[in-house]
Amino acid sequence: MKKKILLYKKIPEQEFQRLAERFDVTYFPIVNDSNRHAFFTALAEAEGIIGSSAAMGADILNKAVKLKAASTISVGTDQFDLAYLAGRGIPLMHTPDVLNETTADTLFTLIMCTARRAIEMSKMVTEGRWTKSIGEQSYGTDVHGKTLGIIGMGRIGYALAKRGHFGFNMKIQYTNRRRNINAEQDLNATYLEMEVLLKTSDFICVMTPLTEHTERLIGAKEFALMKKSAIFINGSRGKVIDEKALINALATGSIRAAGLDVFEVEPLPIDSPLCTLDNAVLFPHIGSATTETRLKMVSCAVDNLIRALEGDISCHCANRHLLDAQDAYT
Ligand code: 8YV
Repeated sequence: MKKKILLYKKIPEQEFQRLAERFDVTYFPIVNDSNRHAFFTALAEAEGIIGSSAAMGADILNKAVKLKAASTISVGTDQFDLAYLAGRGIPLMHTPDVLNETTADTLFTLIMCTARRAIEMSKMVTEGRWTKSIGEQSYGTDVHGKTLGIIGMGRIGYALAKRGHFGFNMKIQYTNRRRNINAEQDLNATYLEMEVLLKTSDFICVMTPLTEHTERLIGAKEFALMKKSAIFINGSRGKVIDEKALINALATGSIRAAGLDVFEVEPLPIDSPLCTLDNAVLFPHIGSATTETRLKMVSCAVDNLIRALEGDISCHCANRHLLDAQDAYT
């Protein structure tokens, strides 16, 4: 008999078929009030689950009484309670690497859009405000040759640093839980304490995962340390920063601009003060959102679930350290 799995995200047909060949799939492209009861019934029966950003705390996962493996179509795993899963011996599989380059492209787009005021300038054209000369007050600032400070020099941080170093002759500096020797050797990156990085970078990009250690890592104190000309980029998770403190820094001109792909609450409420600030460039969480990369992520997540349900978690297991620590996985 095929194992039952629950799929709670719309995925391409060919990947759906790969799951359906092996498993008895219950499919919820969207979970809403009208199908919530059916969703929980399927969750109670599922040995495997696969989806992406929906919150999966212990309050939900404790209903998945037969669960053996979970697979998320994302690199970030903050929507899951990793420790709870590990306590039950359940691996959580995720999709690192395949999205590094695309996400770094998105981050660099935010850097360019904020520095060159691309959205504002485009609006100037489409709203009929382009007179003969744009005027000095509309000039942007250079990106090439500047200092790029990266908070969280992991796989995506490295891909971003590569673009800055090779493409734009930027000086790369970073802070991270541990030294990234590859970044230092390949990209001449300098490891700095956070405070020094904040004070000396022209562009500050946050790319750290959201964990209990990184929640609200950047707040009023940190924004106050940045240069008045600094441009702040967040491509990690909204909760890594204090959004109110950022709004204040942007509104008072204590930093120059911000480019954000992630927010405390998503979708960003339209009445957020961020929506009224010309010096904020806002993307709807599109870090990895290209057709090619999203397909690779789904494919990776499907492979991960198949392997994990066969007992192989050697690759892409996000809570492996927790499972190993208590030797809970059998
Ligand atoms: C998307 C992401 O949020 O991988 C991540 O952690 O932030 C993004 O790629 C996610 O994959 C949504 O489906």
